[in-house]
Amino acid sequence: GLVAGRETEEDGLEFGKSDFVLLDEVSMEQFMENLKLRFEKGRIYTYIGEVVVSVNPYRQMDMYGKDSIEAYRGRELYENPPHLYAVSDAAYKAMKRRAKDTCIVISGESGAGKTEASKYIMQYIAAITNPSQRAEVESVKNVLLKSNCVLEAFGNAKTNRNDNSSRFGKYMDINFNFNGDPTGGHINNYLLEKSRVVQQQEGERNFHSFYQLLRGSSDEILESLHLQNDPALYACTKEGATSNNDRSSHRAVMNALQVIGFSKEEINSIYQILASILLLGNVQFESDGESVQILQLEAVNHISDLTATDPESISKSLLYRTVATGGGEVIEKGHTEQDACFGRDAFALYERLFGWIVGRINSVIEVKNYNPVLHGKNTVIGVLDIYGFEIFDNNSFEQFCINYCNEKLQQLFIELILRQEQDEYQREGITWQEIDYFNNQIIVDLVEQPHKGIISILDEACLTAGKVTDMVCLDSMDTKLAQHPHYTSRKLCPTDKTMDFKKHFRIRHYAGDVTYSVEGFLDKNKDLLFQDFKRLMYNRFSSSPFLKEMWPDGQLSITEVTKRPLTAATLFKNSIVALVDKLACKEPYYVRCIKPNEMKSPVLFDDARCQHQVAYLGLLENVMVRRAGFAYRQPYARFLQRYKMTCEYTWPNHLMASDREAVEAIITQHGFQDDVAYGQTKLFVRTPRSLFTLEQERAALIPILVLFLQKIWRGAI
Ligand code: AD9
Ligand code: MG
Repeated sequence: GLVAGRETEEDGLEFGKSDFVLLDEVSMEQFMENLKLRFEKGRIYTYIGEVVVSVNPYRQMDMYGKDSIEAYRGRELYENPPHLYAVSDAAYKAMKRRAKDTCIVISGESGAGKTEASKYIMQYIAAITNPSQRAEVESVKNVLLKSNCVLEAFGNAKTNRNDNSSRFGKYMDINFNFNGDPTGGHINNYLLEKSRVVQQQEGERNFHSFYQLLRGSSDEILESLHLQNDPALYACTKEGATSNNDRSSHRAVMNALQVIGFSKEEINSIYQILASILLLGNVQFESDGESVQILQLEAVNHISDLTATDPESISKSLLYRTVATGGGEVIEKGHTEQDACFGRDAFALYERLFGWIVGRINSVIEVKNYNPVLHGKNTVIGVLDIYGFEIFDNNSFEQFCINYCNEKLQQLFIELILRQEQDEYQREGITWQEIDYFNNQIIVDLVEQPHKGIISILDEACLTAGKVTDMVCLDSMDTKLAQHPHYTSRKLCPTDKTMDFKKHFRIRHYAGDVTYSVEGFLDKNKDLLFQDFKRLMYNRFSSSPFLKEMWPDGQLSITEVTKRPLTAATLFKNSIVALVDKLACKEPYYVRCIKPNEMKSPVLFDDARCQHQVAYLGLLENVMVRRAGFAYRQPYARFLQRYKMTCEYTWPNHLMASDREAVEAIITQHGFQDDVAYGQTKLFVRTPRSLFTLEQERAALIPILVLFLQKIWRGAI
């Protein structure tokens, strides 16, 4: 196990450099060599200054236990081997000591280990807080931890990149009181990939929750839900095989729901809705040329039982839509078979359920009765774990949104890491030399720029009256974006046979080229949901209020719903912009996750794949910025405390006017004056060499010192 104790110099050779800043030379070659060596030695974490670089070990590591937590608690970064716990502690200390809002941003592509990291971070924070075990704080911590289990069940799924892939974005604020104990929190969720409910790519699964329900429930419960325990029987779940832990996960989720405070009725409702979705997925339509019929009337009866609506209303909302004519007249219009299928698939029961669960958890953990006068400033640590950059064989609207979101986060990283350095040098009065980055703002603009960006073009197509097809929209993008260096399509590049004229466009993302299929973009962006379903759900005469709560917009009468809602892409963009603003005003800590290989293997380090990630994450530039400036910085007092024994003028105490002068004395005595700069409050050290020398001297002196102290203690001196 990896417990206390820093990596000593001898360790340093064996395990590589614990901070990339310590590389002899900043080159991709050396970076990769160090990363690989450390991965092979089970050192999955390495620093770049305060940034943690993490490589997914794909095996259970013995480094997250109680003893590890104790080893990191309250310590400084450099005192222990690199670890998530060390940054968590740094974020916590900054929050507690300096009353700063902090955030931990975890990034990396799909399967790189973000969600696992976020859970370890939360576990660490939970473990080190509330030493006095106050009951109300314990209960907040419990709910925060248990919420992960529930959200994963409903928001994660097996994809071809990751068996437990997050299909929603999650940002969680944890609130703290002046004592540094958690008082509550809030979860923001971002764009759930709801299309997965009705369709999955080959080899993928629907959300875990469906299989857990089918595999984990007793026969009695299944019967009451009109279900059978075989996922192969349902259109929604027949593609994905079940996994061995669906059953045990189901128990864990039930337990978590109870701990969080979901009532029995609420839990029943959740499962009734899941069952309705499974049954609805099996409903098919048939057209005789004149009208459309439902083939599975039994399923409709069961759904009506589960949602306490009457079967006729359900059938009606599946087969007709109510529209208001120009003259204010309300008429019923029969669906075509195609419309009926579309309506069934767009009936967003799952999305509403997910949103409702998040809202319900929030209502439990929301900080109540907080009085800043009585309780001091309420500070926050935010943890961001969002879906990572992904490329599939077939990339659709969802991948477009997910990858755009990752562009925004990369932009934030660039901005903050640069800004932080610049600010610090400025604050401390030190001259700074700029480093050249690839700035991905150009790709962000390609997507989000008003009037010119892809989202605008999509929205325009959605707002145009009449039948605008996906292909027409693609044409429009080709015309408007032909000159953009990060956009291409078959029309713009006719020789590229990997793209299809009719549907493909390609974006050169910071993390690689992704070819998107424009098919379905407009429908997904419009996100049309027939008002009839909303009203059906809102108006049900059941005594249970939960479905009503999920469909507040069902209150509107048909003549009231005239205003066009914002499109899915624009809503997503707005939410991501708000998220970035929220993160930008906090003190950020970064975890950069790397996926070592595509096989989920604990022993394989795929050099090319890893190097690609290091490159696009900008890690090398990160090291350069750290080094070009000053790799190490320490407040004068702390530096003095550690190294005063190496200088006759400062040991055991100095008589100078300030700590800064005393530090100058140490530096001058060792001849390091060219390697350092003196800031307002901190000493800046350019190369690690000086610190190494001081460390070595210190290490050599310690045994002598110990002997000396022992003698004093024994009264010999
Ligand atoms: V996605 O963008 O949500 O598709 P993540 O979240 O980056 O992705 P995740 O944390 O889910 O990836 O990790 C994928 C799998 O790698 C996990 O299910 C574990 O099996 C494995 N993993 C990741 N981190 C660790 C770890 N620290 N220790 C052991 C790990 N296994
Ligand atoms: Mg994840």
